[in-house]
Amino acid sequence: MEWAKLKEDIREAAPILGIDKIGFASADPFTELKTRLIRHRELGRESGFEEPDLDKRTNPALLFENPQSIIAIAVAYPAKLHNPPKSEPGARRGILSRSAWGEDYHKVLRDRLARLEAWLKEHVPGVRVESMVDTGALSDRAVAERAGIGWSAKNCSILSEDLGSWIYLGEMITNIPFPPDTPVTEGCGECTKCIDACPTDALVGPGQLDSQKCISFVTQTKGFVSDELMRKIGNRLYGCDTCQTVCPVNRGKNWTHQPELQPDPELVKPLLVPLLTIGNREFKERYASSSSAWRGKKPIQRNAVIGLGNFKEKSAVPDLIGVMKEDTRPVLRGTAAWALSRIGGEEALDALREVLQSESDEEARVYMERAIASLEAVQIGTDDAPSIPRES
Ligand code: B12
Ligand code: SF4
Ligand code: SF4
Repeated sequence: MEWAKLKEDIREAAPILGIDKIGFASADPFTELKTRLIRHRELGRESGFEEPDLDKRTNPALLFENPQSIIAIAVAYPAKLHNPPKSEPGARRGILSRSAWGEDYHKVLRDRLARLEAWLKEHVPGVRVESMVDTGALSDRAVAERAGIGWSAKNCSILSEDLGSWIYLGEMITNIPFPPDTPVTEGCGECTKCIDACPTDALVGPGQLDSQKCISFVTQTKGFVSDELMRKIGNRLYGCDTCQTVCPVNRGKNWTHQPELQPDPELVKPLLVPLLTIGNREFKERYASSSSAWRGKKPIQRNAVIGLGNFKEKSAVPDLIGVMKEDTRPVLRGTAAWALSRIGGEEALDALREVLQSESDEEARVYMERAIASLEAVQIGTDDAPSIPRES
């Protein structure tokens, strides 16, 4: 079999298989990446969502017997909402990051990889493959970079000149010795727009992320969030797109051709108040098919509370008081206290004082006490209320 010819045939078949970009890489160990990942861990910059075994993450031979190549795929997704509903006083809305629009990308990419696998099996008897998307051991970005899908940009994304960074990545280790493609040589040049725009300075250097500071990560946590980070979350319910929306390479790029990835504007820019009390069944019906649901409804509800606080949405005070009084989860009660202190007013302060009397959770109490102190400081005209402590 002529592997170079097969490679070109696959490239030709890719659009029919629903793949927007395809590249071929060697299956050699990712030696430099390993050094980088060790340093990343030492500096405490991991998110905790990564595969913990650094050998597995950087050596395809530990995942697949005698690997000969890796095929990297990219599928492009939309960046703009058509007729987005308005977020306005009395009807505030949150936003899901673009990576959570439409159907869960894991499912979509697995489907594309399955189609590719079927194509390969039809053309190459004895072919062996192992596919992965996001939750596999390999670094999807490192594979994509090696396979020439795009360059590793200053915002950490794989950025393609033609598709931008609005691409999901997946890969397939194979036993076929495809000649490798060449990594892309373009780069970000002098531009630093993403680093400058990051709300939390999580991009600590070009291509270097402190995940613990990254809003995308914080929106996916389940616990209490520090005052500083809650303010910066804004109305984000899941994920963060800021370092991509400011990128000049992404300008004008909006991919509407993948049917499963098209968003329902009401779902991805939902009203915040109804989310506070959404039941399990309704949450499942609305969000189970989105990649935003993988951590359950708690982080999204907590972020909805934070969003209302950041909007200083007065009309939501009774709803937030309801959460503070009735929600069974201390994180929701404490965060509602924070939101009420952001909005302010007598009604909020009275409710905080009342609820504190019966609150039994230590951490929720701390948030309530701080909220009361901050509102009392406003009442008496001092502004030196202690801020809510950082997450430990
Ligand atoms: C953990 C994780 C996160 C964490 C940490 C992200 C991070 N940057 O490390 C959190 C929760 C914060 C996150 C957020 C997001 N994620 Co994420 N995430 C992952 C996951 C599971 C692992 C990433 C990882 O190992 N990071 C560790 C870093 C150190 O390694 P790396 O980025 O993989 O590899 C690069 C660096 O090591 C760098 N590098 C190597 N050597 C050196 C040397 C030097 C000196 C430097 C500077 C760099 C460098 O080059 C490698 C290739 O780019 C991958 C899926 C996967 N299995 O790979 C998805 C993945 C990276 N995420 C993805 C997406 C879409 C996002 C978000 C955009 C979602 C959102 N809208 O909120 C944000 C973007 C945040 C950002 N600026 O990176 C996509 C990226 C697609 C793309 N076009 O690049 C992936 C690939 C999922 C997928 N299969 O599509 N994510
Ligand atoms: S996703 Fe948001 S918080 Fe994270 S690096 Fe990008 S801009 Fe910063
Ligand atoms: S904003 Fe500029 S520096 Fe950041 S990824 Fe885009 S081109 Fe690169």
